[in-house]
Amino acid sequence: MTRAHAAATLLLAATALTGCSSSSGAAPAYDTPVLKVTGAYIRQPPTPDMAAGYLTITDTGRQPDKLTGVTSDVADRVTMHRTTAANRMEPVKAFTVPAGGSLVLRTGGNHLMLTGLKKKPTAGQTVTLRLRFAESDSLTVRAPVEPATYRPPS
Ligand SMILES: [Cu+2]
Repeated sequence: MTRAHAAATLLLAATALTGCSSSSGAAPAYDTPVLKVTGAYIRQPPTPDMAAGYLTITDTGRQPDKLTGVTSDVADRVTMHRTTAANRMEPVKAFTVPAGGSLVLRTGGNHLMLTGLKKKPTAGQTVTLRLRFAESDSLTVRAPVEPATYRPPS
């Protein structure tokens, strides 16, 4: 109970700091999430209806964060999907980025789903993804479109 209460207090503190960060100085680095995005790519889809996106978000800070929304220049809508044990997918409202850990979106697992495509992404092109977080500032990522056969280096 004590630990849970401490965590809740920290979360409230982080929220309060974010709330006033636009008008005052930044919070100490060790008290916030510190996010970095790597390995982002869009898989070239077989049809122009939808495409899947993958990336890794690493948090080297001591506070977790949440990926709460994604937008793209090539799609009307980007939703976050998790893959269930039954290998079905379902939308989620947010993904947690653990403090000192990573949120990994990869084939067969959690992923981004781009729908309402303005045109079919083709290998060699680059897609812009804008990532919104509960705590951190938004991040813009340039994700290359890779062929369907592409497998990221592990
Ligand atoms: Cu999906």
